[in-house]
This record gives sequence, structure tokens and C-alpha cells, in this order.
Amino acid sequence: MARTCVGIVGAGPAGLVLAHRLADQGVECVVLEQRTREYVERRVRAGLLEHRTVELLERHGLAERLRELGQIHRGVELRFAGRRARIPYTELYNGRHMMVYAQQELVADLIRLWIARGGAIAFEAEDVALSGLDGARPELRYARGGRDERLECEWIAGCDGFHGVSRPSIPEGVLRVHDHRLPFAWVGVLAQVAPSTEEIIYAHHERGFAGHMLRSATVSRFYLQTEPDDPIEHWPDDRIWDELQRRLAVGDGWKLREGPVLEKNVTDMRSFVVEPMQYGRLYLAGDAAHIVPPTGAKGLNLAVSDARVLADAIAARVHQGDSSLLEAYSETCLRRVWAVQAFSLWMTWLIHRLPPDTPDLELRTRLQKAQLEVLAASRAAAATFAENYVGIEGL
Ligand code: RFL
Repeated sequence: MARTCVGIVGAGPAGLVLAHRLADQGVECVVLEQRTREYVERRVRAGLLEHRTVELLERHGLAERLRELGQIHRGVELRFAGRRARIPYTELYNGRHMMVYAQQELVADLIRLWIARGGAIAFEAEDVALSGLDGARPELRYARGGRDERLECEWIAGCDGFHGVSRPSIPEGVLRVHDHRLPFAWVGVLAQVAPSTEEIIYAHHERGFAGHMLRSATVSRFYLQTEPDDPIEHWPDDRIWDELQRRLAVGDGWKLREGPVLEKNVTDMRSFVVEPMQYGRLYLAGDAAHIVPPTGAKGLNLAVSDARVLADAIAARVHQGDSSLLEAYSETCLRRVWAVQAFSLWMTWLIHRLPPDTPDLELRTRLQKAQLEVLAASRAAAATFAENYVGIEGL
């Protein structure tokens, strides 16, 4: 049987950043990923990195390509009532900026650099099973290339996302689960077209939310609000472009460029948190422990933040015999997780068309518009948005 200090389940942003940060502190680890390398390097998801996420990657020598290919952003545009308002978050929050860099590019960088430094990683690890979590030597079992493998660990890091095996391996009744499904979903569209904007656009419209996000000079990302469980077959490309044109329209001659749709899917939205993010020698990080609605663009940033806290806590335990950071792991992470939930939910309810069965629908819709007006007109309101969007220092 193989042995390691930390067995990491999942090669997403949480698992890979954890692996690098542990290795930089001289802690041995092995990463197990159920998918192929090609699959994880192509999975389109997030694209907006907080300033401190980039700083952390830089500190570990993981940001070279990101610096070269990523785009720095300093503001967002809100559209409502046929108008636009810019929130210059960099100006409003100590010069802090955001970086647009596709998650799959980041994951590809992290994998390449992990392999280059001799890091252990097993792709196509099937049927991963966790056991002995409440004992001193937890174990990971899995199958690979037709062979059964066992990996004895001191700690297991469950970085396997929302649908992974780690969280369900915790006995029933241990976790407090907060699961809130939202009455909104997004049609996510990746299109082969140059962006029609220099900054990300969030549009509040009576037909529903529309977002124009950025990826590169030739590829753009769009989102359209729809109902949960709406099949993607309801969204032929013509309908997508027609809705985007209508919902993003402003009365000043701005034009949306159209192009071939490369990928499209429907994502439901939820707010999900488990407390604590730990059981015995299993620690959960990233989407395995929490999901935020994508509106605030925070999930990846939270995953990286958990990984940082966990790596440092394990290193302190290994090198100094100090368990205090591990004991505080869940509480430390959850402080930021809940703050991000609060912001992401607030922004989600602000920017989406409310469901038709909302009590006092007309009043609440008026209040949404009033809040958007306040954001556009008040520097203090915009500054609060800016701090949350860019990531509040100290949380
Ligand atoms: P991931 O990325 O899901 O990685 C988990 C990995 O674990 C593997 N795995 C397993 N491996 C072994 N055995 C098993 N049984 C396994 N089960 C799963 C998976 O194959 C995978 O490789 O989780 P992680 O690392 O916690 O990272 C979280 C982020 O991916 C996620 O929060 C973000 O993508 C969320 N998100 C955004 N976050 C941002 O910070 N900024 C954004 O702009 C942003 N936009 C988004 C988003 C998520 C979206 N969707 C699709 C939910 C936009 C969208 C539409």
C-alpha cells in the first residue's frame, strides 16, 4: 500500500492550489482525479480572479501565463432601464483590480507546473472511496487501469467539488447543511466572437438578467436568466442572440456583435454551505463544502482561499506540531464563505427578474430598481459593492 501525508481528492482549483502550497512548505501529497487530464483542462467555468487570488498564485510561481494572457479589469457596467452605470471598483477600493483568465487555463497551468515539479497526480482514478476518517490513518481506495489501489494518508483533503464523494463520506448527522435553491438559472453561452464591451456587463431587464462576460479577444461568454430545469433545447442559437440583443440594449447606439455558439448549457443556482467543513481527518475545501450563486463570480476565489488556509494549517501541524490552525480551519474559512454568500445572494436578488409568484411583486421590483439607482448615484453604495466584488481584505 502506498503512503502519503495528504491525499487530495480532486484536481480542480482547490485541490491543485492546495497541492502546490503544501509542496512549497515541504509537505508530501498525492492528487487523485476521476476525469482525464484533457477533460479537466477543457471544462469551461469561471473566469474572474480576485486580486489576492492572483497574488497568491504569483507567490507560488503559478501566475506566469496568467500574467501574460489574463486581462486586468477595473470596473463593471450595470445596465437597467435602458441606461448604463459604471462602477469603477479599482478606484473605489485601494487600486485593487480583478483579472479575467479562464478557469480551464488556470487548471491547465496548475497541472503542468505540478507535473513539472515531480508532483504525484493520478488521473482517471475511478471509484475513489474514503475510509477510516475518524482514525489516525485514513485511507483512499480507488481503481486505475483495472487495478485496485490503496493510499494511506495522515489527512484527506476533499477537493472534489459539489458532486464529489468526500462530503457524502461523512456520517449522517455530523454536518449542518444549509441548502437554498434559487428560483433562477442561467443559460451559459460561449461564443466565437470578439467582446462588444471592455468591461463585464450585468443587465437587469424585465425579460430577465443578461450578462456579457469576457474571455479573450476572440471568445466571449454570455449568460441569460431562465427558470431552473429549463432544458437547453429550449435555447436555439437564434433565441439566445435575440434575447441578448433585447436584454443588453441601451439607447445610445451600442451594438452587440454575434458569432457562432461554441458551447451552451443551463446551470441552476443555489447557495449551499456545510458546517463544519471537516470530519475527523477529512477536510473539505472549495465547492465540496460550499456553492455560491455565480453572480458574484466568487466560487473559484473561495476555493483557492480554502486551499491556502488548509495548506498552512497542515504545514503548521506537520512542522511545529501545532494543531490550532487545523482546529480553527472550518471557522476561519466559513467567516469568508458566509460573507461571500451574503454578497452573492444580495447581488443575485438585485439583478434578476423576480419570479411571477413573488409576494408584493410590483413593490419588490420597484425596490430593485431603486437599489440600482442608488448604486449608480451613490459613491458610498458603489464603494460597498466594490469592496465585496473585489474581495474584502481581512475576510
Ligand atoms: P471543481 O472545480 O468542481 O473541481 C473538483 C474536481 O474534483 C473532481 N472529482 C473527483 N475526483 C476524484 N474522485 C471523485 N469522486 C471526484 N468527483 C469529482 C472533478 O472532476 C474536478 O476536477 O471544484 P473546486 O476545486 O472546489 O473549484 C470550484 C470552482 O470550480 C467553482 O467554484 C467555480 O467554477 C465557480 N464559478 C466561478 N467562480 C469564480 O470565482 N469566478 C467566476 O467567474 C465563476 N463563474 C462559476 C462561474 C461556476 C459556474 N458553474 C458552471 C457552476 C460560472 C459558472 C457558470
